[in-house]
Amino acid sequence: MVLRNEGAVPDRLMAASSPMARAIEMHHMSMTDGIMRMRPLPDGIVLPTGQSVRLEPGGLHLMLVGPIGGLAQGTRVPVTLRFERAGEVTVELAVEAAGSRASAHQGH
Ligand SMILES: [Cu+2]
Repeated sequence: MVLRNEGAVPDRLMAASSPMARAIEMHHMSMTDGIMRMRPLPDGIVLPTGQSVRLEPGGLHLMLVGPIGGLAQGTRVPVTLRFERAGEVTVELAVEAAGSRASAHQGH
């Protein structure tokens, strides 16, 4: 998913939720000394003006904790994103096969 702030001031993704997961956490993965590390982002994801921020496996991502009902390939998952300034925006994300992206993120 790509988040783009076309407003005149910076914004921030503060939280996300879905009826299909107990919780959604914001994480960042990075490679440090050859080890993949994942850290939570308690302050959310900053969205500078006029820039795009990409959420993807192996980098910044939203992680669904406690998926509800099983997330079969092809399922559409409604996710409500809560921004500091833009308010709530609901998007639909499609479930893809595990490892279908080059940078697939092991362990979840
Ligand atoms: Cu994660």
